[in-house]
Amino acid sequence: MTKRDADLSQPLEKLHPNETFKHDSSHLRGTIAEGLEDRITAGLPSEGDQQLLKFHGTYQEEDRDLRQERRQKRLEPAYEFMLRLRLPGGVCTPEQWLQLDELAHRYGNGTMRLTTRQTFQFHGVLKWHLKPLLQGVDQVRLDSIAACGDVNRNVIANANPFRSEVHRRTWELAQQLSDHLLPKTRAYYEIWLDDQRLAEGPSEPEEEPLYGKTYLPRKFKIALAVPPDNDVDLFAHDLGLIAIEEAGRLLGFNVSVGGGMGNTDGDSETYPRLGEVIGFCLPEQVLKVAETIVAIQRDYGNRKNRARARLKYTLDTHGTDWFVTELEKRLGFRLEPRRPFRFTRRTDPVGWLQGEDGRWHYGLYIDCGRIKGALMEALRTIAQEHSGHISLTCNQNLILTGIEEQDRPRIERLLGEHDLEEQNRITPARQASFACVAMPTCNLAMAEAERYFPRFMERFEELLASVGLKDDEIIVRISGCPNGCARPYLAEIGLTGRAPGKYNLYLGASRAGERLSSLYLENIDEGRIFAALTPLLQRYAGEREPGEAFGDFLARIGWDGTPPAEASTE
Ligand code: SRM
Ligand code: SF4
Repeated sequence: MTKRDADLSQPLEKLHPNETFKHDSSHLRGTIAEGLEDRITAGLPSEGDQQLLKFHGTYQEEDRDLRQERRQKRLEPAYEFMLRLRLPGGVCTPEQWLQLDELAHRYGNGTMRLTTRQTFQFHGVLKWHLKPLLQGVDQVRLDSIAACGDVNRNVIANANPFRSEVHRRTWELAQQLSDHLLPKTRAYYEIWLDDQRLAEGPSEPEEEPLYGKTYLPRKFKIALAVPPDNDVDLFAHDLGLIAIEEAGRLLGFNVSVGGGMGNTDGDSETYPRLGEVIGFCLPEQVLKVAETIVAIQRDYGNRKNRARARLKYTLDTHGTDWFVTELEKRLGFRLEPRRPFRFTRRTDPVGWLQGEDGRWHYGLYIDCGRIKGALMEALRTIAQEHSGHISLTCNQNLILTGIEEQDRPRIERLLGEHDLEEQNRITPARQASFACVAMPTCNLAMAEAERYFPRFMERFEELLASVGLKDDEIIVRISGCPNGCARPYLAEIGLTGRAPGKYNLYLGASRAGERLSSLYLENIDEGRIFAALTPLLQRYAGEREPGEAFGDFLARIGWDGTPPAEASTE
């Protein structure tokens, strides 16, 4: 038995059922191909296949707006699929953009969604369209391998690698990490791209050297950041790599481990946690360090309880000192002491910005990352003319990158013609804020998020204006459930859905993303949210120090997350 199978010395039936699905899947094949052919249902009939599908980047969902009606008519749920692409470092070409736009219309719901981890999602894809969609994605050299599932996911890095040499090298490392940690199975190519299986039969088992038959206990996420920008929310990740540079030269990376947002309301065994910096490594050591951390999580992560299976719990169960000792033992070298660094920003610059090499970049705010309608048409026209790249940000925005001086007037004209500059004329608070997808597609949503965001922000902006904070950047993030896909526990004001129209209110994360927020009020409606925010913002407007952010102000005044008595009464 290899080390990676150690936890499977326990009978599989004592572990979470997903462990059996993975183990018996013939390296992520299961019976997905057969399920796709089944014309009786619009879903995948096997629960195991639904789980395995995630490793291929797709989720079975349903249109939840139709749930009630279909139940009454005794129809099966309106099954549809979400497809998430793997796009390490978040950069695509205009050619890829145009193809994805076309595919979204042909096979999806006619929209594209930029995610909080710098990639594209398609929604509303019917089962019969998954395969042609993935083949269309493949035509422009993109894929969705390991975009979801119990593996290393899309590796993210600061938006726009073309800003400086250190950004470019960090982005390249994101690509290398993503490739290095990809599952080796050919299942994706066989199922979606009609590839033939290379090694047939039990006598020639396909090797999965890092992941083994049961892959990881849970998802694993990596982010890389170049200070002072923390637009990736580095401390929300299982593994964070903080670039350390000197005079424009990349020296190496501080290594942070054990970040994660997900938790379950009322279950104190689950919690958001910040990553901890455990040392420094050289650029050429990064792949080895990352692979070894993944391997430790593979061997020690909890395979019984998925709610406690992320690396953050492995660290808290065994201790960080144990983790570092185990890591260095496996590496055969010691990490160097952490180097000083400082994050100051998490938001994306909008408008024109010139890079080190003199080329121009244009940052465009996108409302909750949703590309649709007139915006989609406008971006299509620009992609037809643009010769640089399109960079996706972890705040769900985008940047047109690498525009030569002589091309700038042409792009400027197009931006003007399509009113896209107007799109950037928003308050700093709105620009800094976003929401997760939630209803109607997300299986786990308990309340609206993306669809609620415009209305919430309108009222929030009115409140800010009324207390003299119209031009202030305050980071608001709304998630439709406690899983925290919008990273609300790192927002200055975070909402997490509890029930339709009801949210938990979290306050007080730091501007730079190095301190979590605290739960302020539970299960409250919009009226109570604004009743709670108003006095706090009034006080902030009157008492803050120059340049002090709202979250940092709350921390300074010694606020410990306990609401005043009047805020907590109905
Ligand atoms: Fe997420 C599950 C959407 C970023 C924590 N997330 C989901 C699912 C797949 C729902 C499901 O399992 O059935 C959502 C799909 C809804 C839909 O219809 O699109 C979903 N997550 C998203 C996206 C699209 C939100 C967005 O508005 O952009 C983000 C896609 C990222 C990507 O491109 O890979 C997204 N999810 C995140 C983040 C933020 C991050 O990673 O920086 C988190 C918090 C960080 C973390 O992982 O701890 C996050 N998503 C979760 C969790 C809780 C995980 C946990 O450890 O407990 C779940 C639920 C689960 O895994 O069981 C989840
Ligand atoms: Fe769905 Fe919850 Fe994630 Fe929002 S936070 S996308 S509601 S799982």
